[in-house]
Amino acid sequence: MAEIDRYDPSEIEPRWQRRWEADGLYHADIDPDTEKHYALTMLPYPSGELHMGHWYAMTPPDARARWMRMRGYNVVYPIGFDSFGLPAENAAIKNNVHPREWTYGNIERMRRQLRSMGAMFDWRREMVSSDPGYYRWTQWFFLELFKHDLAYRKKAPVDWCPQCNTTLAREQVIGEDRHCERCETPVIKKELAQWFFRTTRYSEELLDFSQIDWPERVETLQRHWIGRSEGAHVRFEVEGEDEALEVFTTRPDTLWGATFMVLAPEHPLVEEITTDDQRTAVEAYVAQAGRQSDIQREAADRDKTGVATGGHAINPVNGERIPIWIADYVLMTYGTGAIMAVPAHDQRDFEFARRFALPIVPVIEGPDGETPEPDAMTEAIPAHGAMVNSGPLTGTPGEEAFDRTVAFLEERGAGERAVNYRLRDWLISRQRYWGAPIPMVFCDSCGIVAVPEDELPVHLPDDIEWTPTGESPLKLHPTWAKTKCPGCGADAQRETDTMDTFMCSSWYHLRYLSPGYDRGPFAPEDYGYWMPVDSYTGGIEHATMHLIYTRFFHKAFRDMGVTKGDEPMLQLRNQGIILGEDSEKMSKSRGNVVAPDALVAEHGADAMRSFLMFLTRWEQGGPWSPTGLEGTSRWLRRVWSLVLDPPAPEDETSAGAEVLRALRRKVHQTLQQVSRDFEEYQFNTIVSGLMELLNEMTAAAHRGAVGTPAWDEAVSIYLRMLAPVCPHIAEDLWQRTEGNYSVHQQPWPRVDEEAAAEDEITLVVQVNGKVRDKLTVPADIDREGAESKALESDGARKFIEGKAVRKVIYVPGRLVNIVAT
Ligand code: ANZ
Ligand code: ZN
Repeated sequence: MAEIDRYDPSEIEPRWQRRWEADGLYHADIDPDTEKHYALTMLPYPSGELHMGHWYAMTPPDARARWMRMRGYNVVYPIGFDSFGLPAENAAIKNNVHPREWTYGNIERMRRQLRSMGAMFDWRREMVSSDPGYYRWTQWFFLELFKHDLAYRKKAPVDWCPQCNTTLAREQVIGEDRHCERCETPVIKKELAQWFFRTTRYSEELLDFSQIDWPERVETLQRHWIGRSEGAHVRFEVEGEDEALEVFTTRPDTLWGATFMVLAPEHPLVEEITTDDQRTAVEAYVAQAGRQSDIQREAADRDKTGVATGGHAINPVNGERIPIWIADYVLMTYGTGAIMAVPAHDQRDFEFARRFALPIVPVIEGPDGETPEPDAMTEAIPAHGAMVNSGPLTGTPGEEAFDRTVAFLEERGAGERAVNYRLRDWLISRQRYWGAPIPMVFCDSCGIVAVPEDELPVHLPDDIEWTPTGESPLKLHPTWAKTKCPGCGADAQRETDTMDTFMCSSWYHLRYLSPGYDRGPFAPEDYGYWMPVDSYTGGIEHATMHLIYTRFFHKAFRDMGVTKGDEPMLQLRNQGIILGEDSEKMSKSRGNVVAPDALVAEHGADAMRSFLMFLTRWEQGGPWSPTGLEGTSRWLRRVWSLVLDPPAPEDETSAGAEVLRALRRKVHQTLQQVSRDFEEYQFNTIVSGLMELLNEMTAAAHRGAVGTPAWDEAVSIYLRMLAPVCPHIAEDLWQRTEGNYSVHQQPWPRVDEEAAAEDEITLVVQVNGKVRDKLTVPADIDREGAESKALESDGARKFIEGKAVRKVIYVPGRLVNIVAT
């Protein structure tokens, strides 16, 4: 045979990428006759460079999308950039470059790097969230939410650095003492009027996962985040106040044991009920509590602190007068911001009572059936049990305690059953420049007015000061915020807050469907064909915020008639995390990224793709190490030479039927396995299966298989199985063998079940330990089949006639022993 070309990915890969691009091979358009498949990968933030984590997140799902396409689906696999957000502003300050310039420079570079993956991205559909053509519609969605009373403005605390004179994002507040990452000044809280979306309206529906196939873990995280608690609202009269103090409790059955009340320091009632002699202490406590974050305040291991207000409440079930305290372990952001404290049965209340010598009254029997002795208690007893010391309800068994106390409260109008959620409304205001401006205007006479739809987008100006000054750059801009009121035409001010970038990423999957469309965010016919997303892939770190926001968004717009169906993404799968050298998640901000470019240049995209699939179970992730890359690279070189220059048989004869049947069996078994693995996102075993098959094919070649139809079939199936994983080499070898373009338009091969079936085996039949028969059966026979065949066999029947079969023992693949007496 003539000398074959060397396998040279650096020549093959760019050549095929150019050809595919020129042919629009991956353009996916509506085709009513073909079933669609929408594969979506979480869009990247343009941080500057594509790193290994991006390859790991995007190339295995690309392989799966390609597989779906070969199976006959009309597959769209789009890509874009989530390009608004804080890092651009930080980079601007650090390097003195405009956030826009930095962002778009990065996008340009990352586009090139993304292309080197050889993924089936349909680039015509690319969206960039900081493009006016995109954020025009982000603003449009905002206005719709506002029109439907799902967007509102209220005061809320932000973290504020008094030195930099600016609001800080969550990630800019660091350390136990919560200081500013830039200047280390302790952060304070500042109340600012901000915009919210009413995500809480959908709390209950967001807990329903019945229509989606999402990882258990994500559902659990979302359930936690939404945090549904069943309990009761109970109202306590407050001395000297007209209005009752309402608390939320999950344990109404402990009401007789409420010996004091605790308000969050921010509770509106605090000022009114504080007595003069307690005022100084209360004010000092309120000020220091305001500096803590909710997370710190909730930490279980902190020493309890608090101050009495001097005010008193009346326990509605027994008329007892109990003191009202304030303490930071009660959060203003949960329930009603006030609790009834039951130190005998709640651990935090117990610690608090011990610290401040408040009474402890057990009202629930302990697990031992005894009523605990308060002075002897070392911790609270949170278990459910029969009620004691509870007036008329004393003796109520644990199972009835909740319902009967609630009924008791309801009869007296002192409370009722209630459900409480941890989920908060979504705060979307950012006092920042690099985001979509909130399209609202403030007018002295008309109040808050929406920018008319036909004036969108409200453009983000370019001429801004990005060094920190204490004001949001938009507020500081000399003219930008000055406008006319859309209502009355008078001078008015624009809203200078921009939107949380999670708003941009809540609907990007819709924009991909109708790039450039200008009569709406998307065209209804595109939506009708492509939605919902069939396979969504990305990092587990988005389990809560992004994946809750986008579900909320979808449901809210479904109710307005904009979107259809109850869920935007039917199936979700998360890849694991690739760790850098420091065993931390690989990311730009940690500075531990490994750039794939040099490795790709050396070994090729196909080697990198297959290596990342082979490295570890995809959903598991693990440490990055390039040592195995040489191995996958070698495997591809072997594929290359086996296809183009297979070895001659060792002894001049051609393969016997045995060899060919074994070859076909292996080919079709691998095909079965690879198909199943693609279905289940088991990418590592796809690659190992292909490696194993290559060894078998090599062995078959040595035994003279080359040139037979079985060999040609093996090569053809091999290349089609390889195509989704290593699209370039598969295409090149396909051209050289089959000659028709493109391997990516070939149908996925069909399994020949008969060829895949294992051969027959000999099954030994024993009766009471003696061999009585030998049967030829299929190798994959199951227990039931083997046992009944043995019992029916002529050899065995003679020896069990007239006896009772006591037991049948099956040794899989080998023998059946019948015990008969
Ligand atoms: C009395 C009681 C007795 C409670 C008892 C518990 C055990 P989850 O399950 O998280 O919903 N609570 C209510 N609002 C609070 C707030 N704003 N800050 C801190 N704690 C608050 O917890 C509900 C329980 O957490 C409520 O039930 C209340 O304490 C407390 F043996 O009321 B409980
Ligand atoms: Zn006006």
